[in-house]
Amino acid sequence: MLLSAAALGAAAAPLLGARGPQRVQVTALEFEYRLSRLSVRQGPALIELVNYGDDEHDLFLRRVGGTKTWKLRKLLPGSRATLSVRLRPGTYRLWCAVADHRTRGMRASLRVRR
Ligand SMILES: [Cu+2]
Repeated sequence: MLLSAAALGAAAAPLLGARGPQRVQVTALEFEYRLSRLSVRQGPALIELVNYGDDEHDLFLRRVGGTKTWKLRKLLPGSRATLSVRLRPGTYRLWCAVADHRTRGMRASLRVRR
């Protein structure tokens, strides 16, 4: 019985590794970001920006302590776009860089686990 449980565990491990990229959906509204999840595993991730607002919005992403900033172009209302990134453990800040949207509330944090 113990043996078969161990065999199952061994068989399941490669499947877990092949789950593919983590996905996060960011909904943009005036003036906030709503994230489909606040934490993901490290590694490849797809971050989708969906503009449900009445204005144009974009998405900037940067790891706290990092030097690289990822950018998704400004989107028209009703449109969406996806950013493909490789995330390292830590905290990432997300914000809209259009006009003063960031200070008006269009910002969020995403935690990346090991
Ligand atoms: Cu905006």
